[in-house]
Amino acid sequence: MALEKTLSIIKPDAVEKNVIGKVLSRFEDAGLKISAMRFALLSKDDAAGFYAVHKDRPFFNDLVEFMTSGPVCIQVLEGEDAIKKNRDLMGATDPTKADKGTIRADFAVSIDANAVHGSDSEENAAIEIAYFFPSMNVYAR
Ligand code: IDP
Ligand code: MG
Repeated sequence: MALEKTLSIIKPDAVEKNVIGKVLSRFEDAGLKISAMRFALLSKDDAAGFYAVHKDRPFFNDLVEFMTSGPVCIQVLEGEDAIKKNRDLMGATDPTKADKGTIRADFAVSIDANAVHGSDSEENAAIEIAYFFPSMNVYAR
C-alpha cells in the first residue's frame, strides 16, 4: 500500500440533497483525510474538459449537462490506498448495482445522478487534482 491522493467530487444531486457532510464523514470514517476542498459551478467547458476521456461516449452530453446543473463540492482525499479505498466507498457507477452501504447505494438515484466522482488510477488522480487545485491549495502533510 502507498500513501495516495485522489480527486473526489460530490455531484450536483448530492449537494442538492444536502448530504455533503454525510458523504465527507464516510471518507473521514474510512481514514481518508481531506487535503483540499472547494465549491464550483462548472461551465460546460469545465465539465467537458474534466470528462474529456468520455467525449465519444453516447452519454457524454447528458453527463456534461448534469455536472453543470448545480454546484459541486470538490475534494482531494489523502491516505493509504486512497484511490481504491474511495472507489470502494463510492460503489458501482449504477447505484442500483452498488453494494449496500456504499455512498451511491445510499444517496444516488440513477446512473446519471450518481452522487460522487472518484479518480480511477494514480495517473488520472494527478491529472484531475491539477485540473481543479493549484498545488499551493493542496495541504501538504
Ligand atoms: P465512474 O464515475 O464510476 O468512474 P465512468 O465510467 O468513469 O464511471 O463514467 C463517468 C460518469 O458518466 C458516471 O459517473 C456516470 O455519471 C456517467 N455514466 C457512465 N456510464 C453511463 C451510462 O451508461 N449512462 C449514463 N451515464 C453514464
Ligand atoms: Mg470514472
